[in-house]
Amino acid sequence: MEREKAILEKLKEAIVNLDIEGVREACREAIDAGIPAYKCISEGMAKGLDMVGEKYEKGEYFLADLVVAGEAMKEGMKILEPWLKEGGVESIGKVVIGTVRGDMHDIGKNIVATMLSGAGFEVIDLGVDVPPEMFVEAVRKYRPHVVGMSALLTTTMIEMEKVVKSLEEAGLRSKVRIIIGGAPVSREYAEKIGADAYARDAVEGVAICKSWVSEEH
Ligand code: B1M
Repeated sequence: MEREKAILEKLKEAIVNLDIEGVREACREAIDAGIPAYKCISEGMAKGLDMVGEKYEKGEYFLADLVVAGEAMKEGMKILEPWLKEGGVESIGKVVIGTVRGDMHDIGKNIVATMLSGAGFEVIDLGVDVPPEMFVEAVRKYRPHVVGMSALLTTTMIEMEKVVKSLEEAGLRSKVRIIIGGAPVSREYAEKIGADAYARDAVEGVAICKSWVSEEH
């Protein structure tokens, strides 16, 4: 327990210190110590990113530091990903996912996508800066059970409502469930824009998507 705590702390600190090699090292150490990959993210690296965000707000860190912190997290993810997947499962449903238009943040979205595919979903990842018409096109093309949207900026969360409206206009809204996530959004916001659910984190997101497909079977 003490060792686990120390390694998670090391992971958090490596992110805060923008130490990419330190992140790689701590991730390898965590895997060797048998710490679950998701815990390394939620209780290690993501906490570090929160602190980086705070430093940015206070003017102690600059945009370039946010970029390096994002890269450091991605390097850590490369090491953790095989343990997040535990794959080999047959597809239980399809999810189209993307970060909405104007928004380049993809770390959280990628974690959700990886964990969904690990849980047996076929995931069609549209990437970042995805306009409403691309979500609509993807729903027409792939006929997914779920559409997932991520937004990290208060200025881009409004795009989620546009996607819901565009799906309605295209006559596709009733064919899919819609789930949203990301720091500025909430359950109330999901209700307000007509999405079916909000997930606080990737674990909750996967559980909600699983419950939807199991209702259908
Ligand atoms: Co940006 N950034 N950033 N940034 N950045 C934030 C979001 C910010 C809060 C920092 C701050 O000021 N404290 C702030 C937003 C303020 C606001 O709108 N209220 C901010 C800003 C201002 C900006 C820029 C505008 C800065 C500038 O240019 N002046 C700019 C915008 C660019 C753009 O998108 N157009 C910008 C740019 C960047 C980088 C590119 C440098 C980089 C992103 C790299 C990347 O993603 N590839 C970056 C980073 C790293 C951050 C912080 C530090 C970390 C974000 C992150 O990855 N968190 C962030 C501060 C913070 O969040 N504390 C910040 C970890 C990740 C695991 O969490 O994404 O929340 P999260 O995902 C979680 C849950 O939210 C949930 O599950 C995930 C895992 O459990 N979830 C879902 C997310 N999506 C989901 C979808 C679901 C379900 C659950 O279903 C579909």
